[in-house]
Amino acid sequence: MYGGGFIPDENPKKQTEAVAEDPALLAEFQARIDRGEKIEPHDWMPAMYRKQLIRMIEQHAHSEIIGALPEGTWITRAPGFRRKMALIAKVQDEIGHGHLLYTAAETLGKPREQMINDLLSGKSKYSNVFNYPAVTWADVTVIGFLIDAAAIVNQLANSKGSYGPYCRALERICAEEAFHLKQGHDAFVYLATGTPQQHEMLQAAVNRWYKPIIHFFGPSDKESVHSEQLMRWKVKMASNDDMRNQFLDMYVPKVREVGIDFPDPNLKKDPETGKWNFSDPDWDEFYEVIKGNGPCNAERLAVRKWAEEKGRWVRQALATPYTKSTVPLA
Ligand code: BYC
Repeated sequence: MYGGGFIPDENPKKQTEAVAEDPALLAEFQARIDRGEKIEPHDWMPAMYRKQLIRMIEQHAHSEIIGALPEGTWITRAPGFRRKMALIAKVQDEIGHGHLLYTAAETLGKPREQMINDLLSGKSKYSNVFNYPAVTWADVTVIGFLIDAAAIVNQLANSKGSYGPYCRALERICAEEAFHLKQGHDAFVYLATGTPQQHEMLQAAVNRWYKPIIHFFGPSDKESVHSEQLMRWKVKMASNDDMRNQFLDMYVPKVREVGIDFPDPNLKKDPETGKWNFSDPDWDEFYEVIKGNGPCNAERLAVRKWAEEKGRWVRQALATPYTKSTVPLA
């Protein structure tokens, strides 16, 4: 039995108010979540659970396909054949992740075309980090190591969540991301331990990416809008601050062991609490970037619009029912 159906173009807050849901169904739903059961597409679910999952999975799918762009521009310039092949494979994987995630979001009732339209119109968000340029090869290296590492922390947590199709997509994505991480780490260590110029180029890239990486996990738990409810529903399995802390725990040592550092004198772990402290990462910049005013937002969407227009004939050809050819075969 379907629960609250997908209502396009509605404010999620208005939708919860509009759909009065049976308290017994709501209680049974929460009990299933608390027992650790997976929710599947045809199960009853609160309208807001559906709406929130669509928002999150759709943003995640957009992040994968937009996320392929900064790295994609480096395929022709990657240093050497081995790095080129690895980058081509990685970019293909990221697009594949987008497809998996759009399919998972479609199980909740929102058509893929509408998701793409919402991306192109600027209505849907995607990850802040992909609105920054990959200026040098070292930026691609930082993306391949540290952005993928950050994504794995988030995705591993969420793959243990409550919505079956999203969790299954995340499990597969994590397996591939683990491989991306290895090639990212290899490229990172290579530059860090290379010539002084390579080391300097890598440090400069880490300096550029530090704040966007801190932003990647979302606003602090105090400022997060959706975390509380999403964690109750086990859509999110860790809070933004906990994921950020886990990332810093795992990756600050790996960065420092090769003589690179994050450009923040206040980045220190408090031995009492086990939490990392850091300087204010300028949350105003984060909100500007996710509103569409980052350094590359316009460029990223322009490329996607171009691809959408140029690829329309292929989609139309695929969607056209087969008719017997009138051209005689030789
Ligand atoms: N960027 O209430 P909050 C990859 C928004 S791609 C943009 O804490 P929530 C890769 C948030 O949407 C992997 N917006 O939100 C690909 C909300 O705004 P709305 C990308 C952000 O949902 C290619 C508002 O801020 N990963 O790895 O509880 C190459 C308040 O936030 C961001 C995912 O997409 C952000 N970083 O928690 C290489 C993971 N953070 O919607 C690599 C899936 C927050 O109310 N998403 N906002 O207008 C999630 O896990 C969660 O959505 C977040 C945020 C933890 C990101």
